[in-house]
Amino acid sequence: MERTFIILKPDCMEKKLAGTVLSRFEKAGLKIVACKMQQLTDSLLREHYSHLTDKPFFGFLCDYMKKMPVIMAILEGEDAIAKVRELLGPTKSADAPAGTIRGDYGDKSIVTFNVCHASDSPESAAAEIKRFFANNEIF
Ligand code: DAT
Ligand code: MG
Repeated sequence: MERTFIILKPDCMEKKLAGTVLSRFEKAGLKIVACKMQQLTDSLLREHYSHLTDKPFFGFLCDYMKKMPVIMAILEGEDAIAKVRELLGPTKSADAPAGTIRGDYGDKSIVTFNVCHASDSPESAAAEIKRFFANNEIF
């Protein structure tokens, strides 16, 4: 069993797709073991997107992620990290095939609006779970 971390981003919340996206994960056999709604802050985003701080789109990305409260969750299941990334599809929704979450619901012209974040490795999953959830919020 493995755990991964997801964020339902502002475009997902705005389009009222939170239930639809969580349902895709559940239908794929993943179990929600933690879930909450939270307003992200600059300091959390600087940590979460530390690999992107020097990119020209970093400011736009942070402003977008702070636009409204998001839903964050931990999903558990066999091979959860790779499975959830596969269900999402590639970063650019325009490159994501139909049937993937980003392919079906992401913005085809603006990369940033790609519906959902998911951890990309066991190391990032462990760091992100620790960053966003206290032990007593995980069930
Ligand atoms: P992912 O979210 O697929 O793990 P990432 O970690 O490389 O991708 O980037 C984080 C987010 O930053 C991504 O979901 C959307 C935004 N982003 C990435 N590359 C971008 C680009 N070339 N232009 C605009 N936004 C980008
Ligand atoms: Mg990433």
